[in-house]
Amino acid sequence: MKQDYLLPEETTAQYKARGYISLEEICPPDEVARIRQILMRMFENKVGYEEGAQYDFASRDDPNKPQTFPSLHDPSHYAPELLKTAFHRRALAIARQLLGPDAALYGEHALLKPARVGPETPWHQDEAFRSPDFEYRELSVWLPLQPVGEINGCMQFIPGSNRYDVLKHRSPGNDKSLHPLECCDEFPRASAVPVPLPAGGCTVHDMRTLHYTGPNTSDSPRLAYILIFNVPPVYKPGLRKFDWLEGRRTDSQVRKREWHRRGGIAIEVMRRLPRARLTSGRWVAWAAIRAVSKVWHRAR
Ligand SMILES: O=C(O)CCC(=O)C(=O)O
Repeated sequence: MKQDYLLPEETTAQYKARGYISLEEICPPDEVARIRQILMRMFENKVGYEEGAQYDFASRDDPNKPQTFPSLHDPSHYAPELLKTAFHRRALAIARQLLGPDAALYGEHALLKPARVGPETPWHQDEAFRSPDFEYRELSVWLPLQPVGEINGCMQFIPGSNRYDVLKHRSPGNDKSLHPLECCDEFPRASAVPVPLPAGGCTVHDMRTLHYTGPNTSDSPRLAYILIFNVPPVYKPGLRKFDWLEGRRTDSQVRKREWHRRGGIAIEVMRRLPRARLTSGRWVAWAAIRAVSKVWHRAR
């Protein structure tokens, strides 16, 4: 791939030292408008809800109540044009620069904090959501689709936390049917750095970097689109335990399982095929172990 977006050395050094960087422009204004329109329409139409891809990130799913924090995984499964963008191309170039040439897209996430009611996203490390049986290298490129500041939930980071181990996490209120995880360990909260950005700027953070976004207290919705990149994780079973993941079962996971049983599994496999890295032995091993472990855990 032609490297059309290269970070200066000073920026990559900053990423290694602090665990995050911010860029003022990664997505051109016309794309920001297009991506925003596509995602807003998907939220209005509850795209992916029955399949468990769309859910309330902060509360239990209740089809009879308005969602407080609508969230959608892998929106390009429903609108492939989302990945035919300069944003995707540039984000991939950044991921390859920071993680190495094997880096590829792992997933996407869209998060909408409605005006005045959108709640906080608790402090967490992304790795706390992953299986403890693998060793990872992963980063997220977080794109705000309107200007963001503390008033509407910009990203905040703890500099240097990328060098921590995975800290203890829990489900909010220990309710394992909820999506978020919150870090319940000691860390220097007072050193948090908010990162305001214009629409079309981005932050890039490592999967160990502690991050948070505040509630949206503004009069407009706050929409963010996140691309997550990784190199194929390495299987290292039995070395760690993430007890906060044990017994966790969200409403969207239940819907997804039911959809899979009704035949959705074949659709899911077809949708994921374009992202399969079949020439990488490490990727094939990771995908196979993950699939077997999901089937095993469901059967129990
Ligand atoms: O947008 C948010 O509120 C949180 C995003 C986040 O936690 C992430 O991108 O890892």
